[in-house]
Amino acid sequence: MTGTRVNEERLLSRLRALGQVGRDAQGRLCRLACTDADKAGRDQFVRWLRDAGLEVQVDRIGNVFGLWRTHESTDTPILIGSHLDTVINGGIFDGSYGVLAGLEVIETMKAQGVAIKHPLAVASFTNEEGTRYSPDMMGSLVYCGGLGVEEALASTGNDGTVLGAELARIGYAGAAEPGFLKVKAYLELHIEQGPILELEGIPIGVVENLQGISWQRVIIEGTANHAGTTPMSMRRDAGYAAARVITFLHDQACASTTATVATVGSISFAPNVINVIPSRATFTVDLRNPNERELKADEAIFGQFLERLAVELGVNLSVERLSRTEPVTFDPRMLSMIEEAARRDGLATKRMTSGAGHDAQMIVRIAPAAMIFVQSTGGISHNPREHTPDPDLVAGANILLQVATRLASE
Ligand code: HGY
Ligand code: MN
Ligand code: MN
Repeated sequence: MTGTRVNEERLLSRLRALGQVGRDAQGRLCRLACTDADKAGRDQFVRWLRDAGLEVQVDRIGNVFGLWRTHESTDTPILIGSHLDTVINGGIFDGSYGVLAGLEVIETMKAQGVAIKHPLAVASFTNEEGTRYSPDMMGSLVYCGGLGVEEALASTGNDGTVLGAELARIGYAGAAEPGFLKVKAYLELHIEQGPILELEGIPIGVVENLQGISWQRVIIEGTANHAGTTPMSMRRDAGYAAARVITFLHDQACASTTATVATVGSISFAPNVINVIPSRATFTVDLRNPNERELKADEAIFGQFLERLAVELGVNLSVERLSRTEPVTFDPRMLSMIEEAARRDGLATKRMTSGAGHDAQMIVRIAPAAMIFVQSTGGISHNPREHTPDPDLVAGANILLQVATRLASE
């Protein structure tokens, strides 16, 4: 290994410390967007930014930036980012690793007095997970101009709150206009959240593309009736209809010859009691495919199935679009830089597609972007068992340091 290295003790201790911030009464990590738990994580990040002597900026959708400028760095900044919000009962690395590694890289470069032509910034984007407010990757979507900031601030959460009011309540309704920082390039370091790198024994993933994501909410209206007296032939059972949809989606994805994946992750029945046939079923559908034409076909097949099912079961069905992102490809030149940096560190790499959504898929709309993955133990993520070995966490941060240094100095 050659050249400057990150301060691994500082990076690892911050990851562990931040991993304890925003836990609920059961000890689950729940930094849902714009909650007090999210605020606590944000506040800790801002304290570390200020301790590092960086300029702190917050934009109107609550994206937080730490900037390092020098007298010589008059060119457009290099941005390193990810997110600090988590899912319910999430892991300590998803998002936080990329944000803290970005801060670590800038702090290291600043301490070493690296001569930079481009300022460096680290960003934590608001509501990447989309667990409370849709769409996901919201802060970076607003940042790249894909969603109006007023529309985003008016978003109503699945708990009935309004995002803009919550953002103001936690003190992160910033003044900067989203997109205020025109960037030369964007880098994101993230855990793979899947099994491939570990199974193949490869430490570094070079993410060349990211799949399309389709989020919908389905509401099925049936008729509440007595569970004991209503003949099976006379039921309008919203619960059964939902089960048919879930089974269809799973079987369709398993039978598909494409890379389609389908998930129903959230469901609720009304009135949700043991002896009443459900009058309503409300659930979410997450469809993904790296090929836009195939994803569109998946959505069309799903829509036709819903229409047939409504007639067959005599239920009413409505579908709400929650978010839709097309597949993206990342910058070839930056991908080669990542591979060269890994080679210099004697690390094997693998080109891969990201199954998960990331802020990079938004920022790539306004600047060349690339992602670096490190292994997820057992491929587990969105789960408190999420884990990446320390040497991999440090190796990924050192690759990020090398590529950021090269981009900021050229
Ligand atoms: O859903 C995703 O892929 C990301 O974790 N928001
Ligand atoms: Mn993430
Ligand atoms: Mn996530």
